[in-house]
Amino acid sequence: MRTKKIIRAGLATLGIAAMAAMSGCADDGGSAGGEAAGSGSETIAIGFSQVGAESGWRAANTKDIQDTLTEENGFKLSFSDAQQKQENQIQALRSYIAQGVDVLAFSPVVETGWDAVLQEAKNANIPVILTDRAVDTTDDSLYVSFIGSDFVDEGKRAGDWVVENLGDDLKVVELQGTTGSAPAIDRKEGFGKAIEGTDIEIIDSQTGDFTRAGGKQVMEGFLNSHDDIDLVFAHNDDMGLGAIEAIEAAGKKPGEDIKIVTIDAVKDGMQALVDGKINYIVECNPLLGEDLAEIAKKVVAGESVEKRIVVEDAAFTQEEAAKVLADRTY
Ligand code: GZL
Ligand code: ZN
Repeated sequence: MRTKKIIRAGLATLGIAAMAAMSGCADDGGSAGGEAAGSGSETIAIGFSQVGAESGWRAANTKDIQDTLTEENGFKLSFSDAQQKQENQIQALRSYIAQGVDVLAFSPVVETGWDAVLQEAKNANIPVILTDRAVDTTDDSLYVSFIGSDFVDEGKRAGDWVVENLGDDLKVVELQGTTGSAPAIDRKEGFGKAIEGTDIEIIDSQTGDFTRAGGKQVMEGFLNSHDDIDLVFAHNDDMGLGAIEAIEAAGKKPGEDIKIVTIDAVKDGMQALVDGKINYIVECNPLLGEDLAEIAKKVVAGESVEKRIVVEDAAFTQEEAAKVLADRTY
């Protein structure tokens, strides 16, 4: 936490110095509006390609990045929303390369298909920082750092809680995240590890693409095909919230007749947990802006950076959620 505090003070100091330099330049009749001595060269032009706006998690992640990579913190942020389409992300990254930004950052919607555009960034000497989701690339020199949670661990923690609290002989339906995305692949893997050796069986599994509407639609299908569902494992809160709508429409009680475990711990999910409609949530911390700012400044300053920064995640039962809900910032 200390480093975060120092970084925050550092950024604020830089911001104040930049403002002083700017006002100094205007006061002494210097070229008002021209290159303010010093601070202009310290502004880091960063191009950020965001996955989309598919979930509460994504909204919180976007807000944190935009609130952190500000002018007063020394950044000129170019930000784009790819509506969950890889081709839109690649197009955005290419346009930032053409603009000659100092740093590129993005959350890759899926793991594969990035080598070409990452090579173009490398050829243009523009460092790339991954946030949130990982890429599966043949050459990991194509990015300087990956900041994000350990999704396998998130899935395993969800599964461990199920085994410990709901028993080891259950029929589970799984609402998967976006097909081919690191969180969907890894959360599935982690949950599968946790239930190994038990009689917990995943009787159906389908992607709801991390959206509430997707979760509802897939859950309606599951309810039509199965009358023995004990548990829903949803890869994010939003699909879990969609499942709640489908379960209630079918005249069953979510959290009681059919248990629900999800990942993210955004406000709406935590509220449903407090309301007893979800049984357990593993957090996926969306506040990656501060780490991204720190890594970007180090990279531009030519300092070495950690290749992998694992973001810490909490986890909540219904009782624990009731204690913290009022203070949560996302
Ligand atoms: C996880 C992130 C996932 C969230 C979903 O870091 O990539 O994407 O779990 C979001 O809510 O849509
Ligand atoms: Zn992978």
